[in-house]
Order: sequence, then C-alpha cells, then structure tokens
Amino acid sequence: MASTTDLRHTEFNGELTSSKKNKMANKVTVVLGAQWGDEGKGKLVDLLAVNSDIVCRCQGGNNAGHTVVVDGKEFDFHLLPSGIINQKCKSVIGNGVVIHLPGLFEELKKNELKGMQGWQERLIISDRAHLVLDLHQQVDGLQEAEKGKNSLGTTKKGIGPTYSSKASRNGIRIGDLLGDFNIFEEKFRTLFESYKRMFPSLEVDVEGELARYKGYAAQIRPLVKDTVSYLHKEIRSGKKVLVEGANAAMLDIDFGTYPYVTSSNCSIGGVCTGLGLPPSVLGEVLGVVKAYTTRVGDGPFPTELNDETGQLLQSRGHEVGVTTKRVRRCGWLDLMVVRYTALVNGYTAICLTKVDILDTLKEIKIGVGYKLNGKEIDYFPSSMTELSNVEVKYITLEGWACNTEGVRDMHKMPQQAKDYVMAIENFLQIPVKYIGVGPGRDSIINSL
Ligand code: 2SA
Ligand code: GDP
Ligand code: MG
Repeated sequence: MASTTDLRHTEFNGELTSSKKNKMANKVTVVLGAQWGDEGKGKLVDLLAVNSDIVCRCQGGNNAGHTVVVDGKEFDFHLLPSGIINQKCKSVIGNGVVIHLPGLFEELKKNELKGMQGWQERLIISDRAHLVLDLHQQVDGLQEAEKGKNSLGTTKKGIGPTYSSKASRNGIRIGDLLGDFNIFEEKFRTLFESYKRMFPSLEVDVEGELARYKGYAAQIRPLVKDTVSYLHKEIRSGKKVLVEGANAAMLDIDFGTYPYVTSSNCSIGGVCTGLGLPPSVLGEVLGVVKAYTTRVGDGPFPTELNDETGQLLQSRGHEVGVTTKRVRRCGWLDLMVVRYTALVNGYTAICLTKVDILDTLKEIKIGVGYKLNGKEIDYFPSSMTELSNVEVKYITLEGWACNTEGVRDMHKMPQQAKDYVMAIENFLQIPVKYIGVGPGRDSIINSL
C-alpha cells in the first residue's frame, strides 16, 4: 500500500516554494526551419549552444544535414545535434528521432577525425527512439522506384519506412536492442518477413545483421537513458535547454506540402512529442528563414526561378544537399510560406540567413500573396494541384549591390538591406533578431 509518508516525499506536496517556481520559469529555446529546410539551422544552433547546457534533436533522422562552420572548419551533422562540438554541452537524441546506428557511428568517426573529442561524455540517446535498419533504407529506394515519375525525391535514408514501422507498431526501438536479444531477434525477423512479402526483391543477410546489431548494442549501451526524466530533472535544476528542429515546417507530415514531405512533425508539435516536453516549458521559438527560398526534392514551389537569377542563387549560395549532394531548387523569398508556418510554430523571433547571397542583385522580389483563378486567397493551399496553380503576387525592392559579409552592426547595413529586413518584419509582424551574412559562427548581426 502506498503510504502517506511516500506521498509526502514526492516532489509535489501542494506547496511550491518560490525558488522552485523560479526554476520552472527556465524555458526551453527552440530553433525551427520556416521553409523547406536548409535555412541555416545548424549555424544558429551552434551559436546558441555557447549559452546552453543541453542541445536536443527531437525528430527526423540522418536525412537532415546541418552545417556548422567554426574558425573556417566545416562540420556537417546528420543525426548528432549541432551543439555536439561544444565541450560544455550535453547532446540529446530524443525519442522522436529515428536512428540509423551505422550512420551514427560513421558520423562520430568522421567528426572525431575533424577534432571532435569527448563525445562519449556528452551524447545521450533515448531508449524510446526507433531504429532505422538498412532494410528500411532499401525499402525507401524500392518505394521511390515503384512510384516512378511520381516519386517524392526522398533522401533514401529509410526515414519514411521507419516512421511507418513505428506507426504500424512493428518498429524496433533502441530499448529493444538493449533488452533481451532473443526478443530483438524475433522482432527483426518479423519485420524483415513482412517487408519481404511486400518487396520480394528485398535482400537482407539476416544472420549478419543480427551479429552486427549485437555489436552495436554493446557500443551504445553506455549512452542510452530515459531522456524524458533526464530532461525534466535538468530543466528543474535550472539548466538551459536548446532544441534543434530538423527539416522544416513545409516538410512536416501534417502541415507541409503533403505528400512531398518527410515523415515526422518538423514543426513545434514535434518538439513536445519528440522529447516528452509539455508546451508550458517552451520559451523562445526562433524561426530560421533563408533570405530566398530553396527546396531539394520534388513538389510544388510557387516562387521557383528557372532562370539566370535562380542559377545565381544556387551557385552563390552553394545550394547543394548536405546529405545527398543534390542541387537545390532556388527561388524568391515566399512570405506566404513563412506566414503560414509562423501560424503553426508561433515564432517569437526570426533568424534571417544568407542575406549576403543577395549582395549582387539589382532588384529583389518577395512573394507576398497568392491568387487562385484570379482571386487572392487568404489561406495556404493544402491541395498540391492548387499550390501548383497559384499566381504569386510580388513586391520588388531595390537591391543593395554591395558586400555585406563583413557587417556586424545593423546600423552599418546598407539602407536597401535594412528595408528588406523591415519589409519582412512588417509583413510577418515578427521581429528579425538575427541576420546571417556568411557561413561562419561569427558572421551574424544581432539586430535587436
Ligand atoms: P525523406 O528522406 O523521406 O525525409 O525525404 C522526404 C522529403 O523531405 C526532403 N528532405 C530534405 N529537404 C531539405 N534538406 C534535407 N536535408 C539534406 C540537406 C537534404 C539532401 O541538408 O541538404 O542532402 O538532399 C532534407 N531531408 C529530407 C526530401 O528532399 C524530400 O523532399
Ligand atoms: P540547415 O539544414 O538548416 O542546418 O542548413 P544547411 O546546413 O543544410 O544549409 C545551409 C548552408 O548555408 C550551409 O552551407 C551553411 O554553412 C550556410 N549558411 C548558413 N547561414 C549562412 C549565411 O548567413 N550566409 C551564407 N553565405 N551561408 C550561410
Ligand atoms: Mg540541411
């Protein structure tokens, strides 16, 4: 029987002391992609990690590619939170993330060679996170091939099939790998057989895979925890937590350009479900917006530029996928997209990146409205047919036609660049807090 004494010793006994209340006021900062990804989230996370104790990934897998440039050295992170190079920060891979263990160890090794040290003391993995198996990656490729000209342009990292396994409840979690290996083996065989029935060409060396995973189990065991209670304890004790969203709101499985989306919630809801955090602990929500728009993969893109300006943005912006090396499609900034994702995510401020890439343009356009069948619409279309048919209403601003890379103070920005920023703030009614003018950690203007 639970005694009264037991209850008296629990955290909540009816009275919260004022010091406890203050500690609960410590809010989690969230960084989210506001367009179709690759806005520069990695760079902002790396910058904010300097003042954080814990950096967390909450969703996605190694489809993501987040770049961090420190002292001219470039790091690309896929599964690891971008704060991992910060010696003072713990890095958490939360329950909402899907983990390809071979990819994770490869990523750790690659970064060790670049000088990353001591990650064993800093990396924490949720026991509830699902495993991406090589067979999921094969299935991703087979599904794309089956779709032919209607393929989605996935990264083929097994993300969709893994989240499908999770939703159909035959997925395998990190905790399963660390538990009774016979049960893991049974789950593995069942999963393989069910996919084999769907895709007879699927080839898996089951015995080899099982042996390999036995090895991975021993390697990851010291890193695995119940990250839900860990994070809550740390937040209560006053630690500063930063969450790094992967992919972006327009790729969100619910709010994005479905079916041309990834398979997780890349918007604010994914932060709560992917880490076990209630909305009440969330504080600042920073939407990362690229000063123009890019998209990698298929699907409608209303402000896409299939002309010289699009090529210029692609080449000046080095717009190439960090994971797949695919060339990214480029176009003007579409504020209809950002306004819609702001509704979903509730950005408290914007980080506007890659403003320097626009330095050579004489004129810059911004998409500020959509017309469908000649009529302006006040919603973001859910139908891909509608979105493919919208006519974009643009405003045209004068370019600044000078170099902004060295600017670190908003007052020293050319007037036209200030006007560009102001046009964005006025349209969105959200302050632009940071302005990126180069890939390096210090190439940023804090404008508030
Ligand atoms: P998936 O693999 O199932 O998640 O693909 C579904 C769609 O999501 C897009 N997606 C991305 N879009 C932008 N950046 C991503 N990360 C890499 C990068 C992409 C790369 O940082 O450059 O290297 O190609 C990313 N990951 C997924 C994908 O293109 C599909 O449209
Ligand atoms: P993420 O997925 O959102 O983290 O973004 P990616 O790393 O995929 O792509 C963003 C690219 O832009 C990377 O190569 C960054 O180094 C680079 N980058 C980020 N911010 C800026 C900026 O303000 N200016 C320039 N020129 N490059 C930037
Ligand atoms: Mg990226």
